[in-house]
Amino acid sequence: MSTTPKALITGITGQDGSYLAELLLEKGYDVVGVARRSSTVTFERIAHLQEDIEIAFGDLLDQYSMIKLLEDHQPVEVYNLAAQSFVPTSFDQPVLTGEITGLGVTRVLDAIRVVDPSIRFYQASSSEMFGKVQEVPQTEATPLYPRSPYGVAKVYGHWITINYRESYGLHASSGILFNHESPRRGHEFLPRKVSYNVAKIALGLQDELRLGNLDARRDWGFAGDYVEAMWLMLQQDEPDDYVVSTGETHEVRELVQLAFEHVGKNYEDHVVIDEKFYRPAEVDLLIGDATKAEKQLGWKPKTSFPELVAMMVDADIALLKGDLKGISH
Ligand code: NAP
Ligand code: F7E
Repeated sequence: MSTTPKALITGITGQDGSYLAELLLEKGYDVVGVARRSSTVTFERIAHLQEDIEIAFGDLLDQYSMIKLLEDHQPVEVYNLAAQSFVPTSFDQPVLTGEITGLGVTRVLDAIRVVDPSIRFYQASSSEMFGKVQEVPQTEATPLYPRSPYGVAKVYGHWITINYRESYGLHASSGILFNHESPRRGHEFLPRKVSYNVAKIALGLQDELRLGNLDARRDWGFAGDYVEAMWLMLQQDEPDDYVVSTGETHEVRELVQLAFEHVGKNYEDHVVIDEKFYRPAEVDLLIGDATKAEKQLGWKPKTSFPELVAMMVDADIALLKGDLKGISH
């Protein structure tokens, strides 16, 4: 029998799935990535890994598919990264978001309970759970006050993970990750929307960038750094919950300004405020305190905020020039 550890990642086609798969391959794992059936190919972020990982089909909406995945592949670790993760969509499709991002977690946990309770489990919890923040900075002990259907669904996922840990003794951990970005980020999220459009403006392909609330503050890190914390959580003797963040907060405006400055431009000449991008309820301020992750996991972020913004703008310039497929960072 093979002694190579096997990990199963839901959400393999997403930003974090691709970075986590790379990390686990480097560490010698066999990696099974769960994708959902689609009429178009959604493997852009993992195209470079397709020879090295196994793709299996399943859906967080379908309980039996979760059970079958575990029976067929017998992983020792499961990383639940799948979610409807875009906050504005959660206001438009609150029930679907609850089904996937909330109840979907129970479907995975229950499959583990039934098939093999020794499987270690990682849940992708989110700083959106802090919402209207009750404490600054936010720690594992800060009370939760979500401000969107996405945030509410993540609170459910977070607590059901704790509940399965306490009820059934599962090695189930939650990473409360603050915003993390990369050149592989979806184009609808603020930092990627900015980097891609700044790149277009720098190349003379357009002149205007329409954005919403520039006053919100976020704690932004690099996704490549954050997946390391996920893996570290599952290597601990005991399961637990950890905040993963940089400990710095920046206004949306600052990120926009920095991205434009990187290409020698003034954001005020190009940005137009559009009410369409405002949300029914906003999360005004996020800043995490990752002391526990540093002390217990030995984890620290490596990429600074200016490095992250420059990396994303440069990658989008290269992508638009056709030098890069957007996947090598
Ligand atoms: P992402 O790029 O939006 O990826 C989400 C993944 O979930 C995609 O692979 C998507 O598949 C999959 N998915 C959606 N619905 C599904 C379903 N019903 N069944 C199976 N798979 C489904 O998200 P990300 O940025 O990589 O984030 C990873 C996880 O961390 C998510 O749970 C997110 O909520 C959470 N999180 C993210 C951040 C952040 O700043 N990035 C911070 C905190 C927490 P398709 O490709 O088919 O759509
Ligand atoms: O917005 C403001 C917007 O969509 C950041 C997800 O990964 O992180 C992410 O959630 C801020 C908000 O991310 C635009 O109002 C202004 O204040 O990049 P975002 P998010 O909502 O913070 C958490 C941790 C997650 O877990 C989520 O899955 O930027 N903003 N103008 C805008 N945002 C967008 N998207 N588009 C704009 O035009």
